[in-house]
Amino acid sequence: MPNINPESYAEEGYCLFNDVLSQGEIASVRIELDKLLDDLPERQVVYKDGEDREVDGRPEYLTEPHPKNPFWLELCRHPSVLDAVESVLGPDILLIMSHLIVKRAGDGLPVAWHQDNTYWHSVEGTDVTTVWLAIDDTDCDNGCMQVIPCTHEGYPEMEKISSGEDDLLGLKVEVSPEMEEGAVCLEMKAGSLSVHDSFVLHGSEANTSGCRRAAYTMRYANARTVRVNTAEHWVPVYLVRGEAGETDYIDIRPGRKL
Ligand SMILES: O=C(O)CCC(=O)C(=O)O
Repeated sequence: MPNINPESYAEEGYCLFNDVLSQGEIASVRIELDKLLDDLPERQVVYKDGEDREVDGRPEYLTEPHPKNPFWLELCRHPSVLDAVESVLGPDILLIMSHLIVKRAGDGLPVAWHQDNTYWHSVEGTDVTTVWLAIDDTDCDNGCMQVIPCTHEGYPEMEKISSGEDDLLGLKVEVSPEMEEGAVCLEMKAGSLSVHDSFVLHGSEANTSGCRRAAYTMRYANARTVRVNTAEHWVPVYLVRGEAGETDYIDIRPGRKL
């Protein structure tokens, strides 16, 4: 059974929160997502195989919608989403990235086992978490997220090697069969979300079902213990809750206009 106790997040490296957004809110999210899917570029530059590469446009690569469109930025500061983040990171919260990952029915790319933090050289610190919001119902058949609990312990930086497959990143870390046996599938209804630590091993299988699997990943950091080098970071960094001291982050805490 997946962990649903935020108090176990520090030990397990992830936690699931059920029914965070209402079905009405999720319906609005789907409408906005459909607009982006209608405008999918034929070719796009993505980070794959350890470098920026031009590939055919795919809905798994809808990166960083939040600085371009207030709908997604507003979602990133949704009070219920931030409550979930606060329960694992504390009250001072930065929004540092986001990415819509949509796996089309019968066609969605797998995501090999990986750690997030090792991809982000502009982010210094370990108190970083990803919210993975289910926009569609997700299960093993349509490629739900899987995590290997507790693998973040001691913040090990594992070596990245080529996955040798057509998957989202083109890179993976080596995971033994024993470790893989401990993997937990995060099956969820649309509107539920998981949070995962930026060092915990996670990934997902291809979508072999007849149902789409859409998710919005929103990435947050503890504003007190993590420093983001904004000169090197590829999107603006936003303060969404609490305090950050003297910084050049953009203040969009509650009450501030977007
Ligand atoms: O959506 C997925 O299948 C993988 C997501 C992921 O790797 C992440 O959020 O870091």
